[in-house]
Amino acid sequence: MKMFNKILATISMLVLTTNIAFSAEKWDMALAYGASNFHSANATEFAKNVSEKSGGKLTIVTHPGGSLFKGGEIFRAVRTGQAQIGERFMSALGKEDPLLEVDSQPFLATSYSDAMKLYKASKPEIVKGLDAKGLVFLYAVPWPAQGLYSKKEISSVADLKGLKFRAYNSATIRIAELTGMAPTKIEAAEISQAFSTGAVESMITSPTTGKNSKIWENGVKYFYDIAAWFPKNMVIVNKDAWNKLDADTQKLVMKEAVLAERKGWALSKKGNVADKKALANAGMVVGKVNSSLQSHFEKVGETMAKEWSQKAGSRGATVLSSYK
Ligand code: PCA
Repeated sequence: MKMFNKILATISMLVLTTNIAFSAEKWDMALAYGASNFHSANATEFAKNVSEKSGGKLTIVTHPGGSLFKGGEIFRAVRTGQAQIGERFMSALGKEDPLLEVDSQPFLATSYSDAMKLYKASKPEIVKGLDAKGLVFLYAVPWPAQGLYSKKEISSVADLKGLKFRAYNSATIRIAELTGMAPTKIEAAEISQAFSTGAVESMITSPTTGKNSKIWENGVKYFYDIAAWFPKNMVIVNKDAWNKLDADTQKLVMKEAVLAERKGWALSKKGNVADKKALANAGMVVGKVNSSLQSHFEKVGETMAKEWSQKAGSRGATVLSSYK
């Protein structure tokens, strides 16, 4: 019996050490948006490429549509290691770090090329901030330009007054406050329901999100292409999970992240045109706001820029000066 135990112990020792030598990691990737959303599709391709090229050392399993964690839970889940990797809408995390909100400041970056410049200017500080929270930043991809959806036609500042408005972060809440609308924060997954029950009647988001939630089926007739900002999603990894990878695998993940970021920006640009067409094809009125509304939103933007600068302090000032 003793002999048997000894053999058993030796075998399990061997199994253990072999496991360490060829440690195969599995990461669960939490995604908030539906599988057909371009962010999710891009992340799925990234996961597949890493899994295939790592020689069995790392497998990334994606969980789209909030099936593992909902949008609002993903940051904490990755931070605490409940999910090893996840994607989150950056500007919903202003309480974690005001720099994560820089891409949702109205009229700071109104084209893809400016959005890229702002991304490059803000990335070093953002990466540092995430690192301090035990997170490794992989890549970020913008949503198409944000526009105003409404059930009713909006032709004056007065038309905004009292509108029940779906917000997705502090910046959109602030816009609503400064324009007299009544904001409620609602995740993208609940948009259709919120409009169909009448809980809300307007929102600011991309043509993509309006298309994905078939917003025209819920009585929303108007899309005003304000194009005032390009908010991003980012993909982050728990640092303990990251440290379990060998150097080659870490290098592979970073290389695939660069590719995913490039593809994601290209997909976003495509959607920025195609998804507006899809809204029009579905019978919605797609246009611009008139000039008095436009200047009203621009003034709101100026107020918010001042407020954000105060919150973001010297780190924010560094980002803005390297952007400009
Ligand atoms: N869609 C997401 C974030 C920005 C966007 O275009 C949403 O509406 O929640």
